[in-house]
Amino acid sequence: MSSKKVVELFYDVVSPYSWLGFEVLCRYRNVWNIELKLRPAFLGGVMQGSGNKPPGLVPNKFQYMTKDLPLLSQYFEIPLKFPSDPFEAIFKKGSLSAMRFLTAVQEREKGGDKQLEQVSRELWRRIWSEDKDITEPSSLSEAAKKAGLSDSDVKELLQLSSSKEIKNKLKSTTQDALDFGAFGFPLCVCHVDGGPQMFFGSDRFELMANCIGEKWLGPQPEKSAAKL
Ligand code: GSH
Repeated sequence: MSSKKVVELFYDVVSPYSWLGFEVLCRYRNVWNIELKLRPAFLGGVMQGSGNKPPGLVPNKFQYMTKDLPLLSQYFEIPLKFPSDPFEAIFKKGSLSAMRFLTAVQEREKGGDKQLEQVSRELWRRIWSEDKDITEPSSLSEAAKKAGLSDSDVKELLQLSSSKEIKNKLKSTTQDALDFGAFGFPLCVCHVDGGPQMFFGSDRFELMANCIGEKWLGPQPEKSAAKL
């Protein structure tokens, strides 16, 4: 039996803070004694289900994000860049088709999450680094191919993503996040002895490390460990 602590990460590629949380946990999955479970979910559904509203719709919060994200990008060494029209990219276009696609990738990849990890990263890179679309089938296809999937994989995944099964799977993962008390992403749920402990945001890693009995070594644990 594995003694690894299970850490679930609920995320949506429309969320730049989720990208930070995702990359940090991918870096730490070999440093901390954890089993990382990636849970692609739909942030729009979490906002609706929790009665919250996106920070980008509160003018002062949006202004703050335009300053906060470049600083975080540098600190975490993740190439975040605002889309040229953030409102169109985030709110008009949104991420429903991208999250259904990722749900299909996960469903088809039973037993591993290497493809899910790579395709998620490529979709974030498109919307939050390269100012590119993530809604059209051709965009999803490009991201998946960059992640190493074949033409026939992509064709199958595009079909699967519009199936009832996948739509329901995304809904149920989103509901799982809401059941843990989600009101935004990223949401990390650490399964510790006292039960599940949730952390909202990509700025809770120090506290999370303390909760699971590990050490926070900064955003680049491999680099800082090498310096010790
Ligand atoms: N302080 C958090 C961090 O640094 O990660 C902010 C995370 C955040 O603003 N996430 C957005 C969200 O869901 C999505 S990108 N916010 C909900 C809220 O702020 O209530």
